[in-house]
Amino acid sequence: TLFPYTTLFRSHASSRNNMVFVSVEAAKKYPKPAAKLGYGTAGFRTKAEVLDSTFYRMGMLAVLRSRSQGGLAVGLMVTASHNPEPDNGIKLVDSDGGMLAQSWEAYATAVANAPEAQLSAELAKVVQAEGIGDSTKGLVLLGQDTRSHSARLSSIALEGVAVVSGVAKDCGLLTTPQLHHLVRLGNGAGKALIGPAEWNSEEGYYTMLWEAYAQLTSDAATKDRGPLWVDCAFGVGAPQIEAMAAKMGGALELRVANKPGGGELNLGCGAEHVQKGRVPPAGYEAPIADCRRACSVDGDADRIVFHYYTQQGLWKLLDGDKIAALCASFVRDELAVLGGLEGLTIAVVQTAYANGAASSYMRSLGLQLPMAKTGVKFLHHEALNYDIAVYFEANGHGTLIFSDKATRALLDAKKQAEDTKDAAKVKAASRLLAARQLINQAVGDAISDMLFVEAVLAMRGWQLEDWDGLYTDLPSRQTKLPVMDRAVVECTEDETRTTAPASLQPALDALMKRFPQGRCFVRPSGTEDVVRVYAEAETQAQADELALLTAQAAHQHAGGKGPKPTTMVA
Ligand code: NG1
Ligand code: ZN
Repeated sequence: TLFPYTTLFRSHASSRNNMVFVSVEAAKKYPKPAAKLGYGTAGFRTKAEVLDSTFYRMGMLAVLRSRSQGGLAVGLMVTASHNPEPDNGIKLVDSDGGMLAQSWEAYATAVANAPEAQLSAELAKVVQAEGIGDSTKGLVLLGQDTRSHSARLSSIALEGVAVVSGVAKDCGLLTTPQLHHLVRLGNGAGKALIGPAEWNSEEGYYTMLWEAYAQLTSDAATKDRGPLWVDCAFGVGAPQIEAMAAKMGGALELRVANKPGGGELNLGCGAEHVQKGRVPPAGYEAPIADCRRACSVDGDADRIVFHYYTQQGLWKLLDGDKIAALCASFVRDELAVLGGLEGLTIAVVQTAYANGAASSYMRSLGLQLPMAKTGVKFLHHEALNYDIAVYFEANGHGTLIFSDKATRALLDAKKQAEDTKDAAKVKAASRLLAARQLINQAVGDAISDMLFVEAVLAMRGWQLEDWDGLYTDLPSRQTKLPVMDRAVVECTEDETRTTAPASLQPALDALMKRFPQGRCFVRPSGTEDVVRVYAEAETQAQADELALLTAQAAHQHAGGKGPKPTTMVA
């Protein structure tokens, strides 16, 4: 019949009209690698040398995303986060400053994997499916981390933007959350509940944070608290945190360590190394006499964990669960002063990795504890169902978000308290509003999380020991193992149990019964070709043993590659 032909013809014509026509010759400038790439939990991420075509094409797709949003800016971040130095990656930041809408992830995968001759058609499909009009221009902001190949890959993404007639703004070195901030403010500055135009720049980001921090700590005894030692994983966190420190003018002494040039990115230090390996980072292997508080961020500074040495010289880690607990207790305390604020829902979103002791503590605060799948996009998505929600992955990626309804309620409560001259309520409402300003509302952010934690500790006159005392972690252990095909492992929605292969969960159930407070689970990683293993139990030795047995069970039932595991790998 004529119908399919007409459709085909129209779609081709509209692709020309929509300025997405990419000639095969242009497409061939950066040939697609043989292996299929997927837009995973955190965008595309793999060895830097195979990513040229992916960056080129993501430049093109970002333009389409911007045009589908009526020309609002979107972002492209060049980083492989906590992955080793030879890796790179690219992720899209959506026009609201959050992560790319999940419905677009399939487009990203399709565009990245299209043969050169089909690239134009693949882009045209997106144009048609999304009803993208002719008139809107696309605007793309680019940020990059400090990897040696980031600048080159970034310039390839810029070429991709230009090929489809988009406009790009290269923002240079940034942390991932800073790029999210620039997109959010770039599209929303001046609008209610977003922020003033002055915040719409890297400098404005530091201003926004500094003002909120100063407000939160205005009547805290900050003198003599001593410095915070900051492990920057030899990455982009270092220059950015130094800029932040300069802005704060000594209000908080930040001792920036592990800067670019000092070592290989993420190697022997950084949030991932410290949290997965349960070891102090390079440079902090022994207590530093005048420095009682330390933290580690990852290679693109969207995650943070804290750590310290006890008086006895024992090194202790405060992970994302502990940060969530501090956030939750802060919110609960301030809301209690305000008398609860009727009708606001409050939750702490957790994943299967949340320590059992953390869950018990949060429950004792009377908070709801919904579960989400691993990956911040899932946690964030769940968090949006509540008015005030805290979420942190145990690895230190997370934030505290306030809905517009909650923000308006706080503004009203503050105004009422001012009218009735209720100083305690004015302070509580102001503090919650300052927390909203300090904590990145779009995405987990190591710099803002770091300052928020410091502010709450200062308000309470706490050191890390005091915070650590909120609850005692159940000993836990993580490991991972390669399998023939990790897709054979399927899990329930909350990932606490496996549903396939059928013989695996009964084996795990039997193992758990053998250990007091034993809990274990396995799941396929979304970012690495491995199956991840988690175990917790009453003692560290038991947690270690359970983790190893769990890995061995996964090896047996889910097609382990190579010999049966006999040791743990972080
Ligand atoms: P996978 O590889 O799916 O376990 C890891 C982290 C996630 C998240 C993503 C994105 C663990 C156990 N998993 O996911 O929490 O941060 O990377 O970077 O830490
Ligand atoms: Zn990261």
